[in-house]
Amino acid sequence: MLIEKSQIDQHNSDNQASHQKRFDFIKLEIPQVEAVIQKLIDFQIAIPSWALGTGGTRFGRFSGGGEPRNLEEKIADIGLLHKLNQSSGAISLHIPWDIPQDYDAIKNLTASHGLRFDAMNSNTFQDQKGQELSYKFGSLQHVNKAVRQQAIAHNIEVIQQGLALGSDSLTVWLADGSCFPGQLNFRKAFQNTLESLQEIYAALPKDWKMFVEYKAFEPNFYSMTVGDWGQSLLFANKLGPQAYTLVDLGHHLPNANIEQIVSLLLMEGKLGGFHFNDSKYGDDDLTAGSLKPYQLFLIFNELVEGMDAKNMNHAKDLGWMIDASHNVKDPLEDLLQSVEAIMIAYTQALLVDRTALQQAQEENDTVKCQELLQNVFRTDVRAIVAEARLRSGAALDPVAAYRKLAVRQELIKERGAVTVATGL
Ligand code: AOS
Ligand code: ZN
Ligand code: ZN
Ligand code: ZN
Repeated sequence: MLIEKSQIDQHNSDNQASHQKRFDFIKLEIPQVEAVIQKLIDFQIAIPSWALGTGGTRFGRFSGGGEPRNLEEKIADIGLLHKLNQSSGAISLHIPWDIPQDYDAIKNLTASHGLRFDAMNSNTFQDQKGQELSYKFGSLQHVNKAVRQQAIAHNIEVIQQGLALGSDSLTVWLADGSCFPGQLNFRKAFQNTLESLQEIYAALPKDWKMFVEYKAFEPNFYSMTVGDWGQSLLFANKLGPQAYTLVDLGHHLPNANIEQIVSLLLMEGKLGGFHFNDSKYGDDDLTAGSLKPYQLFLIFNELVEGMDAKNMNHAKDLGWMIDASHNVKDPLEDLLQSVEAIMIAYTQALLVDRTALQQAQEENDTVKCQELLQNVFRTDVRAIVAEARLRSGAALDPVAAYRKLAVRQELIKERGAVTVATGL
């Protein structure tokens, strides 16, 4: 299924009058609204190939219909999202789940949807069919050098795949760790992992970045070898200037101050990118902003402040990606909601009066500091985000348009009611 421009235009003209009223109102309050809109138009969030199907838990998975059955259909799904919001202009692949048959065909298809390839993801947390050695006790950390070599070779292979497609970064997320005290020598596990990462780093093209993602728990529950931003930063620093830390919002211990982590990683020039999602308990991988929108705003507040302090390009200098799983929602609707929540938080962060905040901080005026942040957070900026969409040719209300156009029903017609997409 393809969404035609005329269908988007029809949706927009149906909704134009009520949008215009709301936009005219908010625009009066915000003198810099035009600059903000341009930043929103430029800002793109990559969609992971594994988030297009129904997720699940170890207790079960309740598949929806019309899920993408192959890489081509995953690209088509992201094409639909991008048509609706013009903010999801990139796809992040997971190897070996997404190995292309024909590279040129995949590149052309992706370009035809206006998409580019974001970070490539390697997978050494599962054993694949026909794989010689098992990752049951880790991959890059493994006590057996042959297992480490196998995992290194896989990562290098993923770089090659990415090169063939035109990606420029590799995300390494390791399930490595231990389940019980005494199982691992922490120092040896770290050293093995470092040496393995160094071999992968050596194979990285000069204009590529390597993202080292950390996670506090799961699937190992006693120790994770890249368990927090300290460990990730140690690796990134030892590896060199092309290595960065990747922050996945769901990978922290409860109540971690993620915005502070972000601020300091940016200060060190070592923040590489993001996996957005939300959670209440752990790595819940729920819709971004669905539980803690204020936290999402505070994170963006640090991102904007820290990136501006370094003259960084918001749209280009960090990797922005969603990492989510959908157990009960239509994955495409859920992704539209996540992108919207991210855009809202970003808009609000752009509206913070930095000069006033700095002054209030210097004067230790805690009340004023809080007022400045919360006034912005409590401002309804949705019409600004919608205006940015309108100007970039997307739908004023992507979820409403998705439903009106009966996208899921069309996909079920095309692909069938019983489909299982690869992914988590
Ligand atoms: C795992 O918890 C991490 O969030 C990974 O970034 C990602 O979800 C995984 O690579 C997908 O398979
Ligand atoms: Zn992640
Ligand atoms: Zn996550
Ligand atoms: Zn995760």
